[in-house]
Amino acid sequence: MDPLKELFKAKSFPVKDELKAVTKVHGDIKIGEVKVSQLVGGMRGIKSMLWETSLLDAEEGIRFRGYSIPQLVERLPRAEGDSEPLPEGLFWLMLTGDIPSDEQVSWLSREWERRADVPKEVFDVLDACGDHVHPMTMFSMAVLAMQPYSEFAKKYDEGLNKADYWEATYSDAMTLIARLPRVAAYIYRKKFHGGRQIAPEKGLDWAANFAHMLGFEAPDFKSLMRLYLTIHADHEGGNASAHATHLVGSTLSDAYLALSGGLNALAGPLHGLANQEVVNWINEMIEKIGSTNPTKEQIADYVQATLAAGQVVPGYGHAVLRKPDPRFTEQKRFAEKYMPDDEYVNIVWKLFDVVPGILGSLGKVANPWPNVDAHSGSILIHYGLKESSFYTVLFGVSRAMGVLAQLCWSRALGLPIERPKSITFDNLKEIINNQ
Ligand code: CMX
Repeated sequence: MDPLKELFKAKSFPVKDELKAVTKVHGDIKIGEVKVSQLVGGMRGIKSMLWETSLLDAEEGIRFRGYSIPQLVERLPRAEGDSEPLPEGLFWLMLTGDIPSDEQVSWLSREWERRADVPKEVFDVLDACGDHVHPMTMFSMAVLAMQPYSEFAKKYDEGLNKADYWEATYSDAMTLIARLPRVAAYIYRKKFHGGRQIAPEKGLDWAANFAHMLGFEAPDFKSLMRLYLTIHADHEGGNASAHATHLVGSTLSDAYLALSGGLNALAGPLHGLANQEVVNWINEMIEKIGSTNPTKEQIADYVQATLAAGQVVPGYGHAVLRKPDPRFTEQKRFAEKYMPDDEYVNIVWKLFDVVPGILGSLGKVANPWPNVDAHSGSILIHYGLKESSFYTVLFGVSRAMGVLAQLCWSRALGLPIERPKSITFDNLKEIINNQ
């Protein structure tokens, strides 16, 4: 058994027993009550699922297994000469709860490299897509095209014992994560570089190899990819991509079907697609104002015009957070170090000065602060990755690590099929009238 699988087994098996015992004894304890506003309003804030890999606090932001993002940057293993964390380390942490050693992380880099070969028909599916197909649609299709290789689906078909679900899921998760950079880079090079593909390079870490296959060799860009793929990986279980993956997976759909479901949720403009929307919206502003150095007054007018047109300001607001997103702050730190004078990045910083005041003054926006998507595109543009329709694919490569680590946990804990209760509006009115 490989070292990560062995550790995961050692960590998760006792939790399964404990969870069973706790549920048996305390099954009737109430966690909260559901208000009419929550039932109608997208189940906001209802505690209703287990999610082991991370936990989000409204004020403080995300913690992965108890570690904040600055703590992860400090403590996770790094590539030689780099100051950003290796995403492999975060995956190890999410799966086991332990910060890995340098040796463990380098084993994981090599293991993902070993599993990274993508079946040819996946590229055939991508090649069949016309220019009009969005990269996120292609990405989700490619994940589905790999599904026939699911070890879980094959073994289930042969008669898999419940107690062994976790093992086949672990294998699928590892293979899928290993292959995603190759698939994503293929989409990027096909759509934006005339199909001139770049072969993977042996011996690189997961993020550096991804940067290489995309066609970006600058060491700073490799650092950026390591940071980017680390901070986008997980945001507890209730966000749409995580919850969709969890919901689909709860039916015993395999990791491929489940992740594709999650990616489809990520592709919505209120969720992951916001990173594309931010850049398109800023580009439109630059065009309208006719300057890459707009004044704060010009920016404020543009924001007001967006709101007056009944549109959201992309990259701002959050369903849970009530402070600037630490993932925004972390990217700002990176940009301050590597590109403090970049004009585009400076627009993002000016927006940070202007937008919260305007959104706050509306009186209805629960969180006027920037989220992760407000900053990411501007840094990519600095390095020449300007094709905004690709940005959510980058997010998806990272998000796969969190949701698939959790899928392993869900299988190990034997979590059941999801089936909350819905009611009709008439039922709702009846309940209200009977109060
Ligand atoms: N611009 C304009 N209006 C906004 C807004 C924004 N950035 N954020 C919230 N609002 C509005 C909502 O549309 C809603 O208006 P109505 O009552 O007229 O329908 C009102 O403020 C209350 O919404 P909320 O409780 O503050 O926010 P929600 O929890 O409903 O939604 C989110 C959260 C992220 C969808 C929302 O803030 C938004 O649309 N932001 C812009 C899109 C975006 O950046 N999404 C990315 C989020 C991070 C990620 O998942 O990647």
